[in-house]
Amino acid sequence: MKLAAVGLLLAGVATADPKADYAEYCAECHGAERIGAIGPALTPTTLKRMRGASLTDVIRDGRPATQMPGFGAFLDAPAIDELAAFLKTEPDHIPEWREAAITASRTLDEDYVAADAPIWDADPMNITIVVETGDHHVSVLNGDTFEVLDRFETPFAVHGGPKYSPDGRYIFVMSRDGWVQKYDIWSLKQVGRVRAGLNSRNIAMSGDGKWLAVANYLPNTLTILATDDLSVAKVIEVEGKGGVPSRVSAVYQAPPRESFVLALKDVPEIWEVFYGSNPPHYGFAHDWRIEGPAKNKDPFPVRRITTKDFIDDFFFDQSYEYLIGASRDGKSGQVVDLVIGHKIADLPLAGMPHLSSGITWKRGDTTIMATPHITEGLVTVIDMATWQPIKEIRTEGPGFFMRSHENSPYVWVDVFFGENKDVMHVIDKQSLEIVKTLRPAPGKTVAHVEFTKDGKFALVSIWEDDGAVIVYDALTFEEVRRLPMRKPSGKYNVWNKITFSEGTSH
Ligand code: DHE
Repeated sequence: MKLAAVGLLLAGVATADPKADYAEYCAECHGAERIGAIGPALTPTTLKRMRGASLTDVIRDGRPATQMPGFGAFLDAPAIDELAAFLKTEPDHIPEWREAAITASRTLDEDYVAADAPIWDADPMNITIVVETGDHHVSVLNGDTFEVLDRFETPFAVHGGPKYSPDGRYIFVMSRDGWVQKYDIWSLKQVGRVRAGLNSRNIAMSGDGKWLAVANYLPNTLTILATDDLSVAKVIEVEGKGGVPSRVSAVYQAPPRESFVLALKDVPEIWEVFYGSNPPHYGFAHDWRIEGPAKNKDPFPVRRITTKDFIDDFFFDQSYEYLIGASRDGKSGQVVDLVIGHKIADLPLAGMPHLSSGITWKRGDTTIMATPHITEGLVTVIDMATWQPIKEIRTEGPGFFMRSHENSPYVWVDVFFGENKDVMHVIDKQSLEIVKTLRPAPGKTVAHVEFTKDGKFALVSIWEDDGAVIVYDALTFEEVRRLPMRKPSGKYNVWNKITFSEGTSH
């Protein structure tokens, strides 16, 4: 069909039928009803906050750092203009996606039987899962032998880190089109699936393991699922002041605070949703401190913090008091103290930091944080006592992921974009100097690192369809194993995740 379109174009015949063009070029990724699938929903609500290049430029040239290709070779300028105009109209139909629809989508596997103990012989605390986006699978690795214990199919286009239950037994995997899959690592079986949103960002597990929060772009909701059976506990409508609906940029858990923390994409607010039985008093109508947990009160009360700027993505310090967020302009960051509910510092982060990749570590007697940038080849290192930058480490190109481990003297950061995308840097945590630059597969994208439980081995992805996970000795940087994998996007070690290792994402 695409060739036919090129033929028409060469023959000087403009197609200029935006609905047909949408069906031809866009529907596969953005959904037939424009409600999103692998790509985001394309509706006036989601497009109005679009930053950077205009919609017509994006359709023609694609969007760097995403999977959006350019269609300038297939559509001429009038056709692109008409398609852009079409996308700015409300879709004919957006399905209602609240509790009833979510519940109707839920399936629990009839043949699933929970094993009493792991059916394999490995350290349950050193299991590592690998998300293989090349063919939408997850591999379950024995973290000592690197043997693949199972390889199972996921929903289409998984994004972000799967989340473990606090005991490390179950994982929850989310796809961009809102499906959540529950899988039992002990039994090596899927437990069930539910579609919690139509276009979702990421998920977070509550510290007590009872709830899973799903951050949605579409609808503008936060869905809270019960982790035992994937039933809906609550669908929270996300609206800022004056009832302005908003997408959710991302949600993370803050275990010591017994809360989920989320940033709103279209409204400058951070929300904290408490799941504990005794949430702190932040001006809720009902005062738990005085009256104690109440039976008929909202089990997930929301605290809203107004921020000076929109926050796109964020991470926390290890105490979960400070939220470090990337501002929407992609040029700065801000630190919000969650206890007092105010911004306490601005951060000079000019190269669009990918803050879900930010990590912290001890350097001498101070704690520092570092983040790579998506548009610049540098890593910014910041002293968390003063919130001042102490170093900018030049790398061979913009990076996406940065990882370390308590037991490792090094931080690993990839170069994800540009001609040096095949490079992985290793930085000394104390000197802040690059001590090693690895190039394990020349010309191929090399990205994302996860450590084994003890920090002795670093697992690096060759991010290609015929890719691999390379196991490195994390001290000598010698290659130990190379496991063939299909575009292994992320790796997640049980122990590092459930203990909230300071070197990895939470
Ligand atoms: Fe991600 C994590 C946002 C594009 C691969 N990415 C995250 C998280 C957020 C985020 C908020 C944290 C979720 C979590 O783990 O709970 N990502 C964004 C974007 O806003 C951005 C730039 C644009 C978009 O398309 O949404 C974006 N991300 C990408 C990609 O293009 C990547 C490279 C390929 C892909 O699969 O889409 C990509 N993102 C990842 C991965 C993680 C991730 C592998 C988990 C890393 C981890 O170690 O936890």
